[in-house]
Amino acid sequence: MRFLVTAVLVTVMFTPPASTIINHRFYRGIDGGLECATCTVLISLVDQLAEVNNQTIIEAFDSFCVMLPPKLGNPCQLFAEIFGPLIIQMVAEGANADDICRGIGLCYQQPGQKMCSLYPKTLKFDKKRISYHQYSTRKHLKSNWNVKLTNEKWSICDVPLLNLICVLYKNVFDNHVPFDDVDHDRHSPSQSLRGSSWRGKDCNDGRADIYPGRKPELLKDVKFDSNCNGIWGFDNKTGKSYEEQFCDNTGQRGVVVIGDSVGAHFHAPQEWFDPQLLTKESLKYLPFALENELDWPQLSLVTGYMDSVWDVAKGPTDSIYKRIRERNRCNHRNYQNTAVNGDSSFDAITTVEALRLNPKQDYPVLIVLELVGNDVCNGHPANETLDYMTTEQQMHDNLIKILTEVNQTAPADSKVLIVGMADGDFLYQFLGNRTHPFGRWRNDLTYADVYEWWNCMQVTPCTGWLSNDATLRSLTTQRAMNLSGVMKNLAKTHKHFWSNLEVAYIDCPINTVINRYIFEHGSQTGYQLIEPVDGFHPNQLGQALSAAEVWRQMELKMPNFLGPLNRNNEEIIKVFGDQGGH
Ligand SMILES: *[C@@H]1O[C@H](CO)[C@@H](O)[C@H](O)[C@H]1NC(C)=O
Ligand SMILES: *[C@@H]1O[C@H](CO)[C@@H](O)[C@H](O)[C@H]1NC(C)=O
Ligand SMILES: *[C@@H]1O[C@H](CO)[C@@H](O)[C@H](O)[C@H]1NC(C)=O
Ligand SMILES: *[C@@H]1O[C@H](CO)[C@@H](O)[C@H](O)[C@H]1NC(C)=O
Ligand SMILES: *[C@@H]1O[C@H](CO)[C@@H](O)[C@H](O)[C@H]1NC(C)=O
Ligand SMILES: *[C@@H]1O[C@H](CO)[C@@H](O)[C@H](O)[C@H]1NC(C)=O
Ligand SMILES: *[C@@H]1O[C@H](CO)[C@@H](O)[C@H](O)[C@H]1NC(C)=O
Ligand SMILES: [Ca+2]
Ligand SMILES: [Ca+2]
Repeated sequence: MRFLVTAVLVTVMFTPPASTIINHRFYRGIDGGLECATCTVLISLVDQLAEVNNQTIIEAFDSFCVMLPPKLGNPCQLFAEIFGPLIIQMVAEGANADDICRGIGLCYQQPGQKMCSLYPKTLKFDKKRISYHQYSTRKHLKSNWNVKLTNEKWSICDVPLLNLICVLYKNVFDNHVPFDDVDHDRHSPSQSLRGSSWRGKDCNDGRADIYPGRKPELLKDVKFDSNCNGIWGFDNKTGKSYEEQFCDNTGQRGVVVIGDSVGAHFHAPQEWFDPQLLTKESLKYLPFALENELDWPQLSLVTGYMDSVWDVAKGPTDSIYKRIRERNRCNHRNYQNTAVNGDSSFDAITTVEALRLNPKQDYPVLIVLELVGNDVCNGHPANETLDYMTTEQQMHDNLIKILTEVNQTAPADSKVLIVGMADGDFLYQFLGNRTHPFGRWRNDLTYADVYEWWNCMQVTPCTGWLSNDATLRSLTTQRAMNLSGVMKNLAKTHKHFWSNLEVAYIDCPINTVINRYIFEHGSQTGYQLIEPVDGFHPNQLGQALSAAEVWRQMELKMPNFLGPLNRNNEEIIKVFGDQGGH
């Protein structure tokens, strides 16, 4: 199942758009795309593990499967069982990971396309030799595993048991509301699968009228906590309920993020990709991370609420929610994160529908709308044109659509902060010639190599910026800046256009943060704020610094978005401690 796991790992790494499985197949990419990428990463990892631990590749495969959490270990062994004989044979013939995945048949060259290789320098097998292995794999699958392949190309979704990955993938990645939510109020008592990692924990999953963010009315929370903020009961001294005494008219508000993988905080730990760091301990959290789409919203810049307790996600947490809660403890648990990896302004409308907003019953919300890259990243330049990028007109129309929809359901007096797009040109410059975690052991892979491989298979998170073509990078930035201009302008012209919303704009904090960091720490240090595996997203530190920067700008330009300071905070802490935690 290591394979299955890696499949998910690698797939999310490429921030797929909402629906990536079509007709039970992975959809993204060419020449085998995501499945090829997955296979290559898996085989190369096991191959490196064998070397690190002085084992045969099959021994390495076995110890690897054993390291996996029990749930994932069996399918891992199944994969090793199915393809073990082929792998052993090909390794004996000197094959590298690219060769083997071609032999297995998950990587191939589509007509009219380049052949994509992660390690082009060590390729051993010519076309004829590959064809031979592909042929025997198909025969092997048919006669020994009873898998009939109707198509010339095959997919892991075609293989019984291995296709569990496709089901899992669909369940995890196509749902944006909590899985575990008996009363359907869109808040959950459990963490993953869009639960409390994403939205305030439900303190009563048997009643749909009890959830974080609602205005309490049930006798002002005397008998129980109707809004899950941990504040309830009756104070004999004052003759008032605590909710009324501490929270009434304190300008409560929730924090919401609508956005992409930056808002969701995509993070694929390097401990899972560097053979020298890979341990049973580090893999312990893999199932949890997968159920969260490899996102860490609980540590993210908008809705982060806790310090990391995971060795595979180190660094400080800072967030808008944390700070809003600190200003007014009555806002405890009032957060919603509906960001989705890969979302552009076209996709964001569907995540608006996943929000829980009741205009009559809820407190107003501060909505951060951040779509910092995918509008210029989701696609591949054909004929050197930029046609795949969102145009200024489309961005304008999409924003109007999104905000009109938000206005329908948002409680009066809600705020929308539109965050401008990033300039990702620095990524290639900072990382291009550095060694990727996957190439550390043999010192044989730079970020530029990895980016090129992704681009070749068209599974990159961003063709335009993760490219050695400086002109394309600069054009991508230009379009992003043009689209930011549309956002900024719209925030100005439509500031009070929607009766329930006040709209404002700030520039993307990431570039400001990076520039300041380089200024303080030296010109070669920029990479320290980037996710090491995907070489694209801001990492934990980058997220925290970005939160501080967004906050700084809001304090400066729109202090009314933050709400007043609650003078009862000390008292709340005294009476209710951590308010039941998160
Ligand atoms: C490699 O060896 C180390 C140290 O002996 C051990 O902790 C680790 O589990 C081994 N890894 C594999 C894949 O066998
Ligand atoms: C690897 O194992 C072989 C056989 O057990 C042994 O001869 C060799 O010294 C080992 N190499 C390392 C680097 O441990
Ligand atoms: C408040 O009053 C009720 C009934 O009068 C009593 O049962 C309760 O113990 C009192 N609570 C406190 C904290 O004094
Ligand atoms: C490139 O442009 C030509 C002529 O406009 C067109 O026929 C061809 O399909 C285009 N190629 C791609 C990959 O879009
Ligand atoms: C990597 O690229 C940076 C920026 O272009 C440059 O300053 C640095 O010297 C390069 N390092 C190596 C090892 O080539
Ligand atoms: C950005 O806008 C400028 C001014 O309207 C225009 O000249 C330029 O072509 C645009 N660039 C891109 C890449 O969209
Ligand atoms: C915003 O929502 C309110 C309440 O649903 C509605 O009355 C108003 O017409 C909406 N405004 C716009 C511009 O859609
Ligand atoms: Ca619920
Ligand atoms: Ca309460």
